[in-house]
Amino acid sequence: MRTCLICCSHSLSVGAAAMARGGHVEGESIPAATGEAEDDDLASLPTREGWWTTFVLYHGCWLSSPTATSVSLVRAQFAPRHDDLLLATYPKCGTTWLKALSFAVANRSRHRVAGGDHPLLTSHPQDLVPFIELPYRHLHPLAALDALPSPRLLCTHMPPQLLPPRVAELGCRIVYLCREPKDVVVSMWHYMNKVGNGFFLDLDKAFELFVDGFSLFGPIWDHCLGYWKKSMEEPDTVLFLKYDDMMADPAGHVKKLADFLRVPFTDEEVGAGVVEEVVRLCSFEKLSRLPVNSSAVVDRIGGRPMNSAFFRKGKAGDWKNYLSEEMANKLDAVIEEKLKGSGLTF
Ligand code: PAP
Repeated sequence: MRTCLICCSHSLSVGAAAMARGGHVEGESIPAATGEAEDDDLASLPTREGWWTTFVLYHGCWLSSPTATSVSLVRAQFAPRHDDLLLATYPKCGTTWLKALSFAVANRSRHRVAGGDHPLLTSHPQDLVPFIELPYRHLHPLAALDALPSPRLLCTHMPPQLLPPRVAELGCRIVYLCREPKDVVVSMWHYMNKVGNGFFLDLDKAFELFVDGFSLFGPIWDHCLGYWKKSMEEPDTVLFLKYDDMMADPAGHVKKLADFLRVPFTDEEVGAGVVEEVVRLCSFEKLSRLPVNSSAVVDRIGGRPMNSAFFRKGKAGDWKNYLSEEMANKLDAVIEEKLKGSGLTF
């Protein structure tokens, strides 16, 4: 039996965690979208093999079959609220970091950033900001999200065309974080082989699939471009961030994030060094060494020792240690071609 590479690795908010319990493996038969889900005929979608399971092309986005079923249900049933704040990422672009930063910034009046009892000291960042589409919503009810108080801090890997239409209608604000694609493919390759529980792909093969636009929630360029265009059209609604820029100036980005979340830092807070405290608390060095993130086993779904899998190196440019010059040039050329004329560059 193979571990489900997505649902075992993502989780619910603390309050909703109880609803997430229960086992599921990717190999289980996946119910087709029922009458409860959106009226998409998932069974007739184009399919492709290469990753740990069959992927389907759903509204231009490659998803594993169960993820497509879950996304379809979310599109039909998830009820956005006007004050929802969505964190959107392509997988492996720094989701864990963005969740930690956003949680710390948004909740700092309730949880003192430098306090010894801050939730980030004892909970994995992935557990503090729930994904909308994960765990699979045909197996774990959306009621868990309905039960959260407003304003909700939620996360998604869905590209903009898959978001429930009400998100745009209500003008929900979105923080999008992207990353240099060469680092993404390396991070993804490590992650999938680490948590795949038997599934293993050579880097060469994973790279070829990725560069061909065939990756989970891919193609990556469509994902980034979709949010990039939205951020150009509606800068007050979509804040577009890059991992490498955040690495270069974390404090500047924490302030930007606070402004966008409409909880700007006061002069007193800036003077007292609260911005730097957020940066320190959410740094790779700090979070990755905490017992909850380095060795804890959280019984998300089926109970997997997954917490440390979200902390590998946390660096910009690690691709240089894995990709040949030829591979790097190939991916660069594809990205340049796909992003041509958009103004977005890596
Ligand atoms: P997800 O999209 O699958 O939910 P995500 O957090 O984006 O997970 O992926 C983990 C990556 O973020 C890892 O990158 P790496 O493989 O290149 O090392 C991980 O190390 C990095 N990461 C996790 N936490 C932090 C952090 N606090 N600061 C910087 N990078 C981080």
